[in-house]
Amino acid sequence: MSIEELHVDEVNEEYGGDSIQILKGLEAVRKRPGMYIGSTSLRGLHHLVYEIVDNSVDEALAGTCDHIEVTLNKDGSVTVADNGRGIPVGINHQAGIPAVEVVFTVLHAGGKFGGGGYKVSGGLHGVGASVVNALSEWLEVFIYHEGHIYQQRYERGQTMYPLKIVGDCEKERHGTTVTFFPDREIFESIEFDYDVLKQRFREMAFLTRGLRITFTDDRPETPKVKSFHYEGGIVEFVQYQNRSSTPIYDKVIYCEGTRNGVYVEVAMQHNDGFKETSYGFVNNIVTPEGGMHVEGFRAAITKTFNDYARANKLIRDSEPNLSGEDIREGLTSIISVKIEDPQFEGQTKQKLGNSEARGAVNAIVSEQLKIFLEQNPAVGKAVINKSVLAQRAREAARKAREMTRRKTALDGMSLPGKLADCTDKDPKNCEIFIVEGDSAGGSAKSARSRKTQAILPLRGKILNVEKARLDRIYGNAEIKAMITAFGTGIHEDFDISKLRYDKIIIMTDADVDGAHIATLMLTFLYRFMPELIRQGHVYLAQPPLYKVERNRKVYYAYSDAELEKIMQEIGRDAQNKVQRYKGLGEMDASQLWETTMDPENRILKRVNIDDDAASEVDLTFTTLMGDKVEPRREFIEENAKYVRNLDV
Ligand code: TSJ
Repeated sequence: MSIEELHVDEVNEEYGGDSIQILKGLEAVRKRPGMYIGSTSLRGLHHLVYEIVDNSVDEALAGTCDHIEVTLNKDGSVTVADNGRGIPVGINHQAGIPAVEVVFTVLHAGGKFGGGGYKVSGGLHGVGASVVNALSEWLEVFIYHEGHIYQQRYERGQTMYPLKIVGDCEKERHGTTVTFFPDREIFESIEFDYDVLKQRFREMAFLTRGLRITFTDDRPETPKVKSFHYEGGIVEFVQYQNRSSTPIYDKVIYCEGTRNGVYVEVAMQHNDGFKETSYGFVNNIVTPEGGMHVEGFRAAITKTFNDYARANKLIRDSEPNLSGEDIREGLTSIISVKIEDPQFEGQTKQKLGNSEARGAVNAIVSEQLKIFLEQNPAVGKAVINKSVLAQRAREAARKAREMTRRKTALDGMSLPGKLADCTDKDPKNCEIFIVEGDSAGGSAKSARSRKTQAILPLRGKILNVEKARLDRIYGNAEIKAMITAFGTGIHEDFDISKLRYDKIIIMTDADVDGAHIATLMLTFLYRFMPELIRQGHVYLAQPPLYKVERNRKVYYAYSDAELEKIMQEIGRDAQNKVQRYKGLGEMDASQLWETTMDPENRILKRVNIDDDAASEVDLTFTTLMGDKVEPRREFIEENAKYVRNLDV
């Protein structure tokens, strides 16, 4: 493409060859950076990097670049280098300056170049390289083109010198390298978060099949390097999402095509779990609120799987259709569309509004999934079998829920048999100990203060609600006991005013098993009655780890550090008999009271949910309760302080 073909008219309005106009444009960016990059927080800072990298990804989408290198430099600057064609260096006749200079100094010029193909820019991104330039203390660009190396430098958006040739390179070499230093006058902090950027680069690499993104952190003593390159594109993305689950068939279903100007790519695979994991992307930007592309996808799979089931007599004529929810149980999918003029809607402008995307995804997925199922009947059968089970479970769960609802409404409350309730009827004074194991439950029952302390012993490990269907959960005796004892009901029936105890105290052994049981309990509470945690009613009891006796005096230590302190105070000699508590059961009733239950002496830890990080909490529980052992172990070890003194 020649410079003349660039769409300079749009540029011209603001530029007009007048450098004063340029400065005005970039000054506007510096005055209101939030308008262009969302915010000046860490998020806005990261935006700068994405903005530049997006330009290289566009080059990759054009098929003229297959490697992008991003480096966080020691001095705080960032370098993005690609092996594309190089930003054009020829003079833009209307502007009277090289095209590259237009890119960096004229507002909104970036997205207009190239023509044809889809730009990843759109939505919140796509403000252009000039915005990054305006918000950088300095920015330098090197272009490798036809045997020459071109360079230009800008400071806070202002051109320092005309584009110049600074050296020669091999004729075959081509590409663009940009280094910028974010403006400390603009950003709250200019410290990039390697892990956040890394996640995004991995995602970009998945979404752009064949592209390699190498990400280096040169800031620390030992540099970190990560390289992302997926020949399988979003098929590998789905496999990655399913890495800690068990797929119910080997292949990843893949559909691709273009309809009405919308390029559609979909990959999906079911695992044996119950949750749906679905990510929609428009021009490589994630759409957490979904939109037309996701709607089209859902409509297509619901209809196609039902048609398949009927055609192959996998469901009876007399039976109802499988619902979309049934079919999506355990489904992991990526729905990626590329569209010329994306319209983002919704509260946070993260929902695709273009209705042509719905039709395009629907048509392409319907057509190709049908063919896939005909060629892979085992996959069709596996999905329908799973969906039928999901349908039955949903029906059973509905009935079970209605039962519990009716029961609490009609019977008043029939409290569980194992509950040793307290006598005080004012919930504000009352607390309930959920105790692991019948024997510890027995000690707790004789130790408690009968007036205000209730004891509910639970047998063994409670059900992992992350890994069970609703009907099983509602049928589980320990869970039913907790629900009735608390009195609040669950989910949409939840009513905090019915809470029968001010404190719900989880009391487990201070070892790995105890920590696991506590986590299972918290998972249940978090998924079924999160308000209890949110409003601060949930606590973890802290039994001691050691008992030290000396001269008929008894000391308890709740950590190794505390033990050390006690030993130093009383002197370390043979007369001290140190006892290591392995479980609650090793304490007699009076010890249990004194160390763990007596409101005057005990230590309780209140459990919090940080609402800002709700999705993190969500992920934590999924990781923790998922199939993989290693992440769980890591979590428990990291949170040892929270569950205190683990016996790992
Ligand atoms: F955004 C940016 F300017 F900062 C930037 C652009 C930063 C980086 C690291 C790379 C790029 C970039 C731009 N890489 N590749 C390109 N390609 C073009 O600008 C280009 C080159 C040739 C042609 C042509 O039609 O001949 C068209 C385009 C858009």
